[in-house]
Amino acid sequence: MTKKESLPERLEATFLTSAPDLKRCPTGFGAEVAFAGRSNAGKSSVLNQISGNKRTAKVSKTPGRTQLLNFFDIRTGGRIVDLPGYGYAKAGKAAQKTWQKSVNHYLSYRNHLAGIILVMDIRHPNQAFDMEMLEWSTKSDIPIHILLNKADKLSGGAQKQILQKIRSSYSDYPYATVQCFSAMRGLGKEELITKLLGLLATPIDGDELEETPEHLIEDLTSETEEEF
Ligand SMILES: Nc1nc2c(ncn2[C@@H]2O[C@H](COP(=O)(O)OP(=O)(O)OP(=O)(O)O)[C@@H](O)[C@H]2O)c(=O)[nH]1
Ligand SMILES: [Mg+2]
Repeated sequence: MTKKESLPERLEATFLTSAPDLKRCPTGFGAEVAFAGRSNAGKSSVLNQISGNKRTAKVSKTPGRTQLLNFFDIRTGGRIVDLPGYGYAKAGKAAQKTWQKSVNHYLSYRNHLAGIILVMDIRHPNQAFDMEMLEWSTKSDIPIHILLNKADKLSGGAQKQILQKIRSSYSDYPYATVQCFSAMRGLGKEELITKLLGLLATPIDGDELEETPEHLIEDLTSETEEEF
């Protein structure tokens, strides 16, 4: 059997749980891959496309739909975490602050994190927070794969042009990989599934969740209870 033939058409994903912050994340085992990106970029839709089920994750025309960290078990091993989208202006200051904390803590302290899928709208790539994520993943040695999503909104020629431009803009991030994607049409699905299977197979040292630092537990307890 060739490598291509053995690639599954979809990654079966089952919703496990939602967590408002790191403290309430499920005990981990195996690798986790986080879907990050601006609100409305299509993170949840990407998960639905690769799992072959429109109802795996909630999708909404209203930005800010995903406000919790949502965990999905992947049948072949590992987990995908759909992170709340950033940059949702109408969310209000308190909610944005809470978001920032929960995502920052997750990214900084979740030992099981094996990679990031950074979802961007191909028409609005490289926004400030996207660049922060790239910077952070490079410093932290976490592999990052960028999806230029909603590629169906552009012609094939325009997609190629943007892909090239974005690739050359990442010369400072040699380990970042980029592809065009359409959660609506399934364009780029094989490339993404191949990438995900590789990341989800990452061996995790000790394979147990390292304890959340004491000061963070107190910090999170006092600040998130009232805001959620
Ligand atoms: N045309 C097109 N629309 C898409 C695509 N992916 C997502 N959308 C639409 O974009 C909107 C937002 O999609 P979501 O998947 O909810 O986005 P999200 O990044 O999870 O948003 P938050 O949960 O708010 O962070 C929905 O109306 C989707 O139908 C795509 O590839 N092409
Ligand atoms: Mg979402």
